[in-house]
Amino acid sequence: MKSERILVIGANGQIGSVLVEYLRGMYGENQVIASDLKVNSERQDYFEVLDATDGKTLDKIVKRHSITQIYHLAAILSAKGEQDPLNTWQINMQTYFNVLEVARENGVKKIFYPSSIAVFGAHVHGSADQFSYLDPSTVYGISKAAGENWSNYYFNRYGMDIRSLRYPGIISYQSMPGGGTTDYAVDIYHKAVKGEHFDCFLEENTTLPMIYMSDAMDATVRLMEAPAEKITVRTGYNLAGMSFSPKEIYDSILKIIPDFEISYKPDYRQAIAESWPQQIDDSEARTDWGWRPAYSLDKMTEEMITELRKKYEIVRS
Ligand code: NAD
Ligand code: AKB
Repeated sequence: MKSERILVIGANGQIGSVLVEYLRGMYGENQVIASDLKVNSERQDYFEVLDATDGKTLDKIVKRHSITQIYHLAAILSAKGEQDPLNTWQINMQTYFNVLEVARENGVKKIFYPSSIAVFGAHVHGSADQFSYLDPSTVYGISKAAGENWSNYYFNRYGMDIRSLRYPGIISYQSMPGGGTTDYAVDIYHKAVKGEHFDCFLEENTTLPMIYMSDAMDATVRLMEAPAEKITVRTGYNLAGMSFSPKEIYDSILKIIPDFEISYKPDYRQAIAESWPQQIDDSEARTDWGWRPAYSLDKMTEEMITELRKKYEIVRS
């Protein structure tokens, strides 16, 4: 395990900033190279500046560090993606083609491709199973569905070991989300802990699939460490943590912060949320590589509030 040399692309983002530390804890500090468009002001060691639309620079980095695994996190997410659809398609697809080709040419052993519940669309009502029809409503979702199919193609055509999860909305205290439809579920905790009023951009009963960062990290590493013969899905595995609406997360926070106030002011993200499933059936992930989430909504709320209280006290002192 220690001989792996891992490149994380998009390492400064919500997932990347947590995943890099998680992988360094497992594989060793100097075995994990972080990369992003700009240097991370907090962690500059083992870091490469990389615009992943530039395949030549990616190739040099992979060669320079003898990379054996790539976690390709760079993407424009659902809400931000709708502001410039063609640019979103260009970034999300060009970066992934570069990863696939550079990995193929350099014999990279494993790739992680994060997909999303955004691959599902209007033909899924309620719960999405692994093989539900994919008719995504956003350019982000279209790019993720295409990326999944290209992963499957490179697996079948070249035998490349590419693994993928359809993450639900991820909730973390360590990092902020970057332009998604599920971002409200992180923001709400920050407002609650700071004693501020929260304006929610979704309606109160809009239920979406979500997952706590700790469970997302566990699922990612479990999938990547599973024996290849256990991996039966080479597009993207459905993954479920919990499902809740803004009203339900608000009620969960009220148990700890009883004077917290919320208003509902739905905007263009409401239509995106309504196009996504409310529940995810992740039976294949459970059967194939033993996935089980550890966090319920209330357990996550307790930890989010505890950790954010520590964070804001550090900032204030
Ligand atoms: P994020 O927006 O927080 O971070 C993405 C990072 O990619 C940013 O640091 C950005 O600077 C970088 N980036 C953008 N364009 C780049 C380029 N051309 N070259 C190199 N880096 C570039 O996103 P995230 O929430 O950390 O998500 C990571 C991945 O997981 C994405 O592919 C996203 O689609 C997927 N995902 C995330 C969630 C979630 O809730 N966070 C849910 C489902 C799937
Ligand atoms: C988004 O809201 O765009 C992401 C996702 C679920 O892919 N959090």
